[in-house]
Amino acid sequence: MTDLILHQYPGSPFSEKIRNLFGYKQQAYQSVEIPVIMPKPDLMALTGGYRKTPVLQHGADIYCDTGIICQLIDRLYPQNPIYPQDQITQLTAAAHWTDTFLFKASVAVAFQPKALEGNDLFSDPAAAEAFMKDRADFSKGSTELGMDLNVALPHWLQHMTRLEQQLSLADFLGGSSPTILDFSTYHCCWFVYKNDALKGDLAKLLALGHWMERMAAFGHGQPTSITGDAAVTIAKNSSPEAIAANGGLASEPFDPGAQVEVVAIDYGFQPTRGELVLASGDELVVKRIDERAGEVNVHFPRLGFRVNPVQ
Ligand SMILES: N[C@@H](CCC(=O)N[C@@H](CS)C(=O)NCC(=O)O)C(=O)O
Repeated sequence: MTDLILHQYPGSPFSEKIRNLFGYKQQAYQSVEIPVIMPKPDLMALTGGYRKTPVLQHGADIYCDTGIICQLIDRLYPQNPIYPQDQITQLTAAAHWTDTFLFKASVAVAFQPKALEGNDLFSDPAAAEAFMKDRADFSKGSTELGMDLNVALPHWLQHMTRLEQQLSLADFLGGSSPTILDFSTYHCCWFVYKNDALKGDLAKLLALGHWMERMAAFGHGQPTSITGDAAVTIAKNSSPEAIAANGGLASEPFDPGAQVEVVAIDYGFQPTRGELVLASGDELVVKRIDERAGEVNVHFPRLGFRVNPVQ
């Protein structure tokens, strides 16, 4: 199957999580390089508001957040599963902590002054200013993304030391093969250590370094580039897949067909509005009609999102 489309950009750590998972699963996919900052008109035609990176498209089904994207990829390509059921509780809880708290610490460590000196983005003052303004808009109303370096660094180092201890005993964090926790941890480490000015900080952590080499060796699968406009046309020419009949709206005070907005609970509060067609224990799905993309179903994981009524 090569009809999955990953909307991503090269420097994005959460995109690296998915590229690396495609590599582990040895799969082909299509790839759209989206802008690093707004506006992102083709992505907006698909998601209707959600602007985080990455997004995975399957025809007219649009998957937001790597929590649900990883589950979808694992379901579509079940060989080498990354959610072993006998460890599912601790792995998904630890992966969530890693994708939120550790990611926040990683951003602060990766953007420390000594790292920014060699960063192309920050060597052009106009580009740097546009980036900072965009990210200020992106995280408006949230305290969940910013962390002072003097808070982030000791937390980061503590976790790197624990990883070093564990990875000197086993090849991967769940044992002999990678699980979701390896992919969540890898993209945070990648974001810091891809930076030349910080690479040397890893030198003493040999087991961690070898694990990063093992993860990097999975590669990125086989991406084929397409344009954002072509991806929107693919959505337009497709129909959303049938919603699983075991869905239901049990825990929501909404009737099927209610107009709602789905919003992240941590940062990036740009909502997606539409008709709520599924609110299961794991997933929220909103149907929307877009003038360019036609009818699309936008999928979110339950973890990390809320549903609000829309008048
Ligand atoms: N919980 C989200 C986090 C995604 C996220 O924070 N992505 C960053 C880039 S790695 C982002 O959206 N930055 C702003 C942007 O790309 O516009 C996920 O797992 O996908």
